[in-house]
Amino acid sequence: MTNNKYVLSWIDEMAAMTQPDKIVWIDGTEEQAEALRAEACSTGEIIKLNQEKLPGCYLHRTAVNDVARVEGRTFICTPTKEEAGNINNWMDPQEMYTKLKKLYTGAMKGRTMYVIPYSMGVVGSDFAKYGIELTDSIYVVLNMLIMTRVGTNVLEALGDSPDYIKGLHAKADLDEENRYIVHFPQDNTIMSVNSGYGGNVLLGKKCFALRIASYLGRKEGWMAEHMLILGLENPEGEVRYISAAFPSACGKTNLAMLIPPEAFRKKGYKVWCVGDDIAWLRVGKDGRLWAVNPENGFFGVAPGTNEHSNYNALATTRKDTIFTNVCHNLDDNTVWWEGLDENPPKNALNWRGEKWDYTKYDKSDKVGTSGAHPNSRFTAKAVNCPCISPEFNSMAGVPIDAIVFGGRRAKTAPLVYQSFNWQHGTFVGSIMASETTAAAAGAVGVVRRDPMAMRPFAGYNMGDYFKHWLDMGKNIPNPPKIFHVNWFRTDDEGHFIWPGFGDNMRVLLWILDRCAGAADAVETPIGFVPKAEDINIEGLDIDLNVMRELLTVDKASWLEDVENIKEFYKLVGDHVPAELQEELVALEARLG
Ligand code: GTP
Ligand code: SPV
Ligand code: MN
Repeated sequence: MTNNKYVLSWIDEMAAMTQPDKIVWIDGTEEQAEALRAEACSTGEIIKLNQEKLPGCYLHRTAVNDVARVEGRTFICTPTKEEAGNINNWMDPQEMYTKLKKLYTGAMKGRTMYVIPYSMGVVGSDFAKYGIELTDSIYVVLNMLIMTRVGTNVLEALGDSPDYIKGLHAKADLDEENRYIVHFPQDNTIMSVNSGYGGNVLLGKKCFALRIASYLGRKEGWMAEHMLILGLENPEGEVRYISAAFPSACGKTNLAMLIPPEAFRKKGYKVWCVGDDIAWLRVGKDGRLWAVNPENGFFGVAPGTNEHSNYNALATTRKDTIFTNVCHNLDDNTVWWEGLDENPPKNALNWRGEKWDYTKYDKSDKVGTSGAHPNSRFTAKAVNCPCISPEFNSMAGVPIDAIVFGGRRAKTAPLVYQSFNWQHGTFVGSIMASETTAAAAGAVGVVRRDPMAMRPFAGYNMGDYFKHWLDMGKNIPNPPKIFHVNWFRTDDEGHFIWPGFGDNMRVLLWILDRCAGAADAVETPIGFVPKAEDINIEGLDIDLNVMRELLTVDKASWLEDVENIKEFYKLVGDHVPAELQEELVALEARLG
C-alpha cells in the first residue's frame, strides 16, 4: 500500500516485537469493513443488533475492569521530568521503552496486526496531521473507521515523508496492573497496552489529537484543545462560531448539538455542530482564530441521551453505530441506557453481559446496578448527525467569536461570566474546576481543578501550557472573547437550578451579544456577569429571582476557591507564568 521506508521499517520493527500471525492493511473500503464486522461477530467481539430498527449497528462490551480512561496509568515520557511537569505522570523514555518492550514481546502471537493509516483533519488540508495505528483489535479498527478519516489516500498524502504519528496498541491480556497509555512527544510515538477501552486505545483521539498535538501546537504556534465547536445561526441567517472546553462528561456533545427552545426555533435560530470534543485552532490570515474538528465521528456518552435532552445525538446513533457497554434488550435485540426512556427492558443483559433486573437499579450505585455503565458510549459518524455543520469538511475551518470554559460546580461558579481580556480569560481557564465523572477511572463527584478541561490531556508542562495560551493571545490580532459557564448549580436539595440542555442557548445568545457589543453586564470581582433581565427567559418556568440566584458571586466561597487555586498553582509548579500569579493576587484583592 505504500513504499514509504519510514512507515515500512517501523511496522517491521513493531511486528518483530509483537509477533502477529499476519498483518492486514486497512484500506478504508466498505467491503473490508464489512468482512471485519462479520469476523468480529463470529467471535463474539461485537454483536449485530436488530438491523431493521438499528441498521449497521453493533454492541461491544469491554472487560469489566476496563471501562474508562486510566489517568493514573497515562504517561508523558519526555527526556526530562520538567518538560512533562507535575500534573502528568512521567518516566524516563528509555526506562519506559524497556518496560513496554517486555509487555509487547509476543503480545500478538496467534493474532492479526491491523495497520490503520488515518488522518486527523481533512486529508490534504493545512490543519491535517497523519497517523498510523497498529492494533490487534477489530473493535479498534471499526471505531477508528468512524472516528477518523481512514484509507489509502492518507498514505498517498503522506508520500515519502517521515512526518506521521506512530501508534502501537496491543490488548495483550488486559492486565490492569500492566496497563500503560504512553506518549513520547519527541518521537511522535504513542504506545498503549493492556486496554480495550475508547480513549485508551483509539489513539487518534485523546493521545494524538490532544496530548501529542498540544505538544506540536506549542512548537508550531497553534492550539489543540478539549473543545466542542458550534455555529449559532440567527434569524437573519448569519452564523457565529463558539468553541467550548468542558471536562469529560460535562456537556460538550449536548451543547454542540443543541436544539433551541421552541420560541427561538420559531424565530429561526439554529445550532450547527462542527465538533463535540476536540478543536485545533490556528490564527487565520484575517487575524482571527480559526478552528477545525480533527475527528470524523462522535464517541459520546450514552446515559442521559434521549429525544428531549439531545435529539440530534440520538438520531445520529440510529444507524452505523457501535455501542459500548450499554444495556442489551434481548426482546428486540436493541440497546438501552439509563435516561433513554422510562421503559427499562424486562428481558435484558447489563453492561457486563449478565441477566439484568431493572427493579434492583439503585441510583447511588450506578456501576453496580445499572443496565448501562455510566461511561457507556456510542461511536457514530458525524455525517449522520442531523445538525452537522455545512463547514464540517471545510479545509479552512470556522472563525471563532467566543471561547467558553465550564465545569460541574454545585456552588461557587455562576451561570455565566465574561473575562476582562485574553490574559484574564487565560486565568479563568487555568482556574477551572469540576466534579469528577465516570469518564475516568476513580472517584466520581469530587471537585478538582481541571484547567481548560486539559488536566488529563496536556502533553507537556501545565505551566508552559498556560504560557502558550498567553503567547497565542499576543499573536491573534482579533482574538475571541473568553467566557465561563456553569450549567450545574444546585439548590439545597441537590437539584440542578438551571434547566440546561436546549435552554443553554439562552446563555449563548448573551455571550454572542457581548461579543457584538450589544449586551449589558455588571462588573464583579470575577468578571462581567449579566444582569438577571439580560438572559432571555421567555417560555421558561423560571423567574428573575432564580436568575439572580444563578448569577450571584458569593465572595466567601470565591475566597475559599482562591486558597484552593493557590495550592493548585503550587502543584503545577514554578512554570506558572507570572501574569497568572498576578491575576490571582488581583482576584483576591477584588474579592476583598
Ligand atoms: P466527553 O465525551 O466525556 O468529553 O463528554 P461531554 O463533555 O461531551 O459530555 P456530554 O455532552 O456527553 O454530557 C455528559 C452528561 O452530562 C450526560 O449525561 C448529559 O445528559 C449531561 N448533561 C449535558 N448537558 C447538560 C446540562 O446542560 N444540564 C445537565 N443537568 N446535564 C447535562
Ligand atoms: C473523554 O473522556 O473526555 C472522552 C472519552 O471524550 S475518551 O475518548 O475515552 O477519552
Ligand atoms: Mn472528551
